[in-house]
Amino acid sequence: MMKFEALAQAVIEGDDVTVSELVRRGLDKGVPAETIISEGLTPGITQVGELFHEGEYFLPDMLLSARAMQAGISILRPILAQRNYEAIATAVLGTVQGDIHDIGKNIVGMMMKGAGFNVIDLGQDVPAGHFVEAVQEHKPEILGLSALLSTTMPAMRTVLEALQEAGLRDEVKVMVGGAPVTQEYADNIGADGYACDAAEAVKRARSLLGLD
Ligand code: B1M
Repeated sequence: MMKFEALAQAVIEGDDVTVSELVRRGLDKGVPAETIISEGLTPGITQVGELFHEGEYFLPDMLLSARAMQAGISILRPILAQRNYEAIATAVLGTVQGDIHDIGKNIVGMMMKGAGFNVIDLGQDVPAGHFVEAVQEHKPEILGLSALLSTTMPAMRTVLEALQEAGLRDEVKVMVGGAPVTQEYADNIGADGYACDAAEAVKRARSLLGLD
């Protein structure tokens, strides 16, 4: 049995060495990468968010925990991104302007790669114009926008408007996600799809392309 609680605790404590060790141990025992993320790493970082919200944790604590989480993710990345077949479609992903949260977006990218998408990751704090240029250049079937702050969610609408202005809105399906984003918000801003987590993001992307 893998000790998911110990892994979550190591994320909470910002202990990247223990996180890496427990993730490797989990993999050795045959625990799927997705389960290590959903049962160990994510509950840990969620608890960190609560501690921050309650004023128990400060920004440096949150940064250490994010670094510990990323240490675990970087071990899992090659496993999640493994694939043996031709790309089924291209997806451009990025976190919107003003927002530097990228852990969730990176997991979405890894899972999409694993599901056979060619993923072009524009990173975080991406201005609307960069998304438009990337759509022009790469002609993706999917554009994925991530936002973790209620203050940066409106930047998603800005991207949709910029695509419209550039005459590209009908050329690409736009998917949105991130902790504060909801289906209702996605509908409101005229996005094509919403997903609450990475597994759902893969399903949604496939269904938007008529693959499922
Ligand atoms: Co910040 N932060 N943070 N933070 N941070 C939150 C988001 C917050 C909820 C914490 C809290 O108060 N409880 C709060 C936002 C409040 C709000 O607006 N509603 C907050 C705040 C306030 C801030 C700062 C403003 C703090 C400050 O400076 N005073 C600051 C802002 C910086 C900025 O962006 N401009 C800040 C900074 C940071 C760090 C840099 C320290 C670090 C980020 C490091 C990094 O990402 N490289 C950080 C962290 C780690 C968090 C929490 C603790 C964890 C986020 C995370 O990685 N979750 C977070 C609390 C929380 O969310 N509970 C918090 C794990 C990840 C796997 O989940 O990102 O939700 P998530 O992704 C999921 C789904 O949402 C979905 O799939 C993913 C995988 O399942 N998904 C998509 C995501 N994108 C998708 C796209 C899709 C589809 C699905 O389609 C394209």
